[in-house]
Amino acid sequence: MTRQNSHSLGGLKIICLLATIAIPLTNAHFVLQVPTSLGFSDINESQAPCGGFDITSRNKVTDWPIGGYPIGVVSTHPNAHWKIRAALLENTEEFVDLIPNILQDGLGNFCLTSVPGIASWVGKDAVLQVVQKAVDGELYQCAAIKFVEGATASVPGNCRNGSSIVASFDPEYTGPATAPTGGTGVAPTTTAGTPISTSTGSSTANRLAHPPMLGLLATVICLLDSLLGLLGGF
Ligand SMILES: *[C@@H]1O[C@H](CO)[C@@H](O)[C@H](O)[C@H]1NC(C)=O
Ligand SMILES: *[C@@H]1O[C@H](CO)[C@@H](O)[C@H](O)[C@H]1NC(C)=O
Ligand SMILES: [Cu+2]
Repeated sequence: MTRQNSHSLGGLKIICLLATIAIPLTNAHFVLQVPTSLGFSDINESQAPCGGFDITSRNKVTDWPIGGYPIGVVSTHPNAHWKIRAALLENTEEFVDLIPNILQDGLGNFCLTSVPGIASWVGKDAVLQVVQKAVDGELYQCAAIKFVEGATASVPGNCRNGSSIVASFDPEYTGPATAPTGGTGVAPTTTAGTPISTSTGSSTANRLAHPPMLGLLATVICLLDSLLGLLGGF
């Protein structure tokens, strides 16, 4: 009886360990993977303009062909609104949209294969800013870039879409950017395929599914596990 009990507790311990490892991941909001970001800080990601990192830092500068460069993120938020923008290093107060805002659903990897550059900025130091608006409010990640002449860059293997990813340009976008023509970005909303619904019903459901809640649940299970372990000792 006692042996059986401790055996099942051992199983729980493994779940506990796995869950604890998963907590930092599930709390990660979103991470910019392509291009190389200025840095990622989970707790500071809500700080504009670059999630707690110095917008002027130039440790790794990505050359961005005017024809387009990929943007790859990993998101733990199921219902996200994205802004893809850039600013000149000499004027970091003024961000310019590279493409219209995007509505995206589904968790995990999300990859825009070709986001066009700004031709009149070729050769100038610039900063890419990716803004995600989801359940946790606005979150920010930046990358040091420089626009260069050239056609669409190739897409690295780590820039890909999770199987449940659905995205479209925000039909309510009124800013200056236009959807790239013939590009491999997100399909314009004028083509077949309904834009992602922003109905409150589904967003409430997604709120419940916010992954950090799983981390919290895991912590509770771990605490219960330890408690049972103590009781089992008697
Ligand atoms: C988050 O921001 C605070 C205050 O600006 C800073 O002290 C801290 O080092 C930052 N944390 C990380 C992990 O970047
Ligand atoms: C990911 O999905 C978006 C939206 O459907 C699409 O535009 C993009 O090309 C896809 N990325 C890849 C790498 O297939
Ligand atoms: Cu989050």
